[in-house]
Amino acid sequence: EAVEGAKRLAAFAAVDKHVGLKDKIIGIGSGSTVPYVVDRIVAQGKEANKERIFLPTGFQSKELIIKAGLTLGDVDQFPQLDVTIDGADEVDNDLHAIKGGGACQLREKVLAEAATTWVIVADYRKNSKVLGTTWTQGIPIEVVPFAYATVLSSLARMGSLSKLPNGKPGLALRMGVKKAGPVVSDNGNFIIDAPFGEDWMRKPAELLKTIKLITGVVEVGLFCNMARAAFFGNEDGTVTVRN
Ligand code: DER
Repeated sequence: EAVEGAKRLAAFAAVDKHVGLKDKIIGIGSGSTVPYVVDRIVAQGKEANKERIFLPTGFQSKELIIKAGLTLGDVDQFPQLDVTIDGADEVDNDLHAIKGGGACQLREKVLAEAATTWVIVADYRKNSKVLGTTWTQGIPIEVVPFAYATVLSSLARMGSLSKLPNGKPGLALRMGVKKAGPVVSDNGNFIIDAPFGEDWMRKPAELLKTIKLITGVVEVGLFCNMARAAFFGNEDGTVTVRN
């Protein structure tokens, strides 16, 4: 439907613009938009992909690469990438992004930072002005299990909202749906979702730094000053590109 078409539009436009023949080491993000990125790369043909190595940002991403018949690589061997393409939960005017809806933000940020070019692909729902406007469930934060309770109390002291504007629970450990107990990341850690008010969300780089310094925090789902460009598929079949 409209959202899936928009994801596909964004993914195709981003690959066409940022995955050229000279790009050999390619990072593949996580989520429901990146499968279209892989489709478009496969469509460039066997010749174009023969020498390329694809690095995953998690279990789902790894399976995508394998199923597409692309060559899987390990970041241990390829710690520098030409380009990484990934989704986002929300993107603001300055191309800062909330990520971690799929609890993959640690490996995503490693491959985003290690790439010469990092590009966001998303549907129109993610194209925002101020973070927290459309993605209201909070900043996804990966924490070591030992420290989840102490991190929760630090976040509460920072002003993380205990209730969302709609009255639903705010600051909390992310619990499994078809799994008893908390969600466990690909790295064996827990995820905390921490919503903040607009005062904090208007300064995402500062919020990122403050949260990152809490002992026990592994990685924060705020990607600031990282994106080269963001591609948003629109309902009317157009693509909005923001650089
Ligand atoms: O969890 C993540 O960071 C993913 O990239 C996610 O934010 C993208 O979600 P979507 O492409 O399924 O909307």
